[in-house]
This record gives sequence, structure tokens and C-alpha cells, in this order.
Amino acid sequence: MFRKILVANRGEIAVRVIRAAHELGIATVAAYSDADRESLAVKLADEAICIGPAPSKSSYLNISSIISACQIADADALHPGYGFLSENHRFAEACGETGIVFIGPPAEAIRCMGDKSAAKAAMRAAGVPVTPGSEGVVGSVDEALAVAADLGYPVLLKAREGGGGKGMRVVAEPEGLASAFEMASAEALASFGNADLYLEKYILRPRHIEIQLAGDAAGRVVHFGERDCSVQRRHQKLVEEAPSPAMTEALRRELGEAAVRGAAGIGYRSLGTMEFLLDAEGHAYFMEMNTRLQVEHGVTEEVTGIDLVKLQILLALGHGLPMRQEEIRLSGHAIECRINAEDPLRDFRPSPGEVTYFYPPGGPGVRVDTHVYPGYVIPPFYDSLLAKIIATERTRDAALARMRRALDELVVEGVATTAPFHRQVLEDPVFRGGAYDTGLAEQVVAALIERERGAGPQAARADRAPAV
Ligand code: MV4
Repeated sequence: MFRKILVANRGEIAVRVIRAAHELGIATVAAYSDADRESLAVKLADEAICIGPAPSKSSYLNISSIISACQIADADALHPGYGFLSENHRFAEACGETGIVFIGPPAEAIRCMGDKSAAKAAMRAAGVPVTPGSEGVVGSVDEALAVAADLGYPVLLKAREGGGGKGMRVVAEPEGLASAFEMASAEALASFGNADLYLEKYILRPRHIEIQLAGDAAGRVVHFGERDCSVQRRHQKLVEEAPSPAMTEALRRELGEAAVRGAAGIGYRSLGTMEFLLDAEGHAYFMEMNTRLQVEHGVTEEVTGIDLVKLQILLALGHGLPMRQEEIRLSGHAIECRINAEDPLRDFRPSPGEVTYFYPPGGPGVRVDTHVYPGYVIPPFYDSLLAKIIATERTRDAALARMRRALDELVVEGVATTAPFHRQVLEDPVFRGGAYDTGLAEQVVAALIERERGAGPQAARADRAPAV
């Protein structure tokens, strides 16, 4: 067993990791920036060590500072959380070189999945259905034109080291390809330090379905079913649910088996997630793989009864998977709403500052993962996730009713939050019917703004962002 884990992250996920470690009898060290001195993670951890000034570059992204903190605190393992350095293969390697166990996959797996076109090739080789497109990088506009002619328009240019939507360009016709290629390439170089692009058939308004999986050092891989993350805005997920209302038992089995084959094919160990696009005809295609613990892991925990963070820690220790695929049973329905300190009526503008009052919902089937307490001051430097509310019940309809009830109980004063957006989602007939796709969020925002406008003169103020 590890004696001590250093948590190289902040916010709710630092709290989540500390809780899992403590339940395993492992001591924790919170690595924090100057801006997080008063954070809940610092209060809950056994020890805390400052890793630098508020800007992420100087603290949560500073590899040498974090490695030094591990050495000073005598931690034998490090949990990277999500975001920050969690998918940086050089960081995972630096941990290994200094004898610190990185709680995640081997550095080589991170590197391979970080190259999105290499990841697709590896998955194609393992028999996973991938989005139709170029075999690897397209080296020139002429090559892209040839591939696009085969695929048929519209096509999508993506950055080799992209992911999360950055550096993508939709191309509707051959005439637009050259300029889109130059722009996407320049954007990729600026964002990722690599200008390489690959090409895919553009799938209109897909659903985002992802399969949670885990692999062990013995080469066994299991999956934990899917999450539907189609309620996104500008590539930020806002709502996740499990199971997906779009899935049949047959498709679940097919995608689960494909994800297991793909992960086993690259010798993957640790927790991971395979993202798929699901088109209107019900065809699913591999998009990319996330090699970290994800924000939305909790919905899977609620429908499987498995603590994924404890599992991730045990896998990093070299333990074998403690369950077989047949023993993983999905039961009930879970939905998560991300409560961010952002104003959905003002283009989701961040709303940092003091949370003067905070009352999280509770009661049967409601889980709240948060680092917020009354009087907590949200720093302006990081992402704005305040709390994840997860409602679980036996059926989807009952889970949605439970979430509506939970949102009604929630009180956050002092900052604007995304809670009004979520109330609008839960009222939306398309969402309630379950037949929604990645176009839903913008429609919900428009409906929310429309409703506010109708609510009185105060709602029509000119500084409100228009519907997009
Ligand atoms: C796509 C696509 C349509 N066709 N690829 C967005 C994030 C990045 N990981 C990939 N993304 C997409 N890739 C093809 N070939 C549409 C998107 C996309 C999207 C995907 C999932 C969830 C929300 C989305 C919002 C806009 C675009």
C-alpha cells in the first residue's frame, strides 16, 4: 500500500482524491498555489505544501515544483486529477524517473493517445470502429483535397495534438479547404506547438457517448458502461448521464467490447475513457481516448456502485482488477449537473468572488461533490466548477425529478451560477424525451435568455449577451 499520496490538483477533484485515499488508509498531501491557501483540500489533507504563485503556469503546471513537493513531503505516489498535468506524458515520465508512482497510465500510453491521429490508427488496428477519415496526418492541401473527395463533404480538419475541440475547422466544399487548412494549421501550431492536421468526415450534430474502462498490469481490461455527455457548450460539458437514453443493449455491448479491445490492444492500464461520436443512424465511431480520471466519473460510480478513484489508486499499486466483466452490473439512472460560477445569461462569463452563502442539496439519492463552503472565495485563475450535483434513481424520469428537486434546494449567493441553465435543461421537452444531441445546449441557452427577456424590464438590459 502507498503510505502517502500527493494530490497535484485543486478544487473538487482534489477533495475527491483525498477522500478516496483516506478511505484506503493512505495519508495525503495537498499541493496548493498561493490562491488556494484557504481551500477545502488544504483543510482535509493530512499535510499541505505550497507549490507556487496563483497562475497555473507557476504552480499546478510547474513540473519541477510538484516533483520537489513530493520529495519534501516524502510522498510515494502522486495523483494528477484532471486537467493541468494529468495528460502530460513528460510529467508522468518525470515522476517515474524520481521514483514517484504516477496514479495513471504509463507515460507511453499518455503519449500515444495524445497524438490523436496515432490513437485512431492504434484503435483501427485493434478493430475499433473509427470516424472515417485520413489514415494519419494529411501533409498538404492537395492530399487533404484527395482524401476529402473520397469521403465526401462536409469534412473536418483536426489537430494531431488537439482534442477538446481546439484547432478544428469544418470544410463544406473543396473551394474552402485551402484557407481552412492554413488557419487550422496555424492555430494548431500556436496552441499545441505542432501544426499537423488530420481529416475526418464531418458528422452533423452527433451525440457524445463515452465508455469508462479500466485495465490492470496483467493485461485485463473491463468496461463500466457509457456516459452520455451530449449537453455541451463550446466543448465544455454541462450535463452527463448514465445510461445514455440513446443506447440499446446491443450497442452498449458492441461499444463496450470495442473499448475493451482497443485498450487491451495498446496494453492500457489504469482508468481511461473512450469517446465516441454517435450519428443519427446509430453508428458509433471512436473519436479520442482520455487517459485520466474524468470530471463526470461520479455518474458511473452511482450506476455501478464502484469507487473508481479507489480502483485507480489500487491499479497504480499493481493490484489486479478486483472484478470480472460479468460482475459489473448497471443499475438505475444517474444524472450530473455541473454548477459553475458562470452567468448563463451573459455568455457564461466567469463570476469569481466570495460565495457569501452556500447550501448544497441533500436527501435520498443526491450526491454533491464540491470544495465550496460558505465564505469561500473563488479565485479568478482557474476553471469555474463549484459543485457537481448527481441525482440517482431507478428510472431516468425519476432521476430527472430528483435532480429538479435538488436544484430547487441549492442555494449559492454572492456569485452567478449555471443553475438556471440546468433548470431550463430539465424543462426542455427534447432533453426530457432523451432524443437530444450536441446541438441542445445552444437551444436551451436561447430559451433561457428568451424567458428572462419576458420576465420584465430588468431582463432586457443591453449588457446581456445575445443568443448565439
Ligand atoms: C467531430 C464532430 C463531427 N464530426 N468529428 C468536438 C470535440 C472534439 N473532441 C471533437 N469534436 C467533434 N468532432 C467529426 N468527424 C463534432 C464534434 C463536436 C462535438 C463532439 C462531441 C460533443 C460536442 C461537440 C460539439 C461540437 C463539435
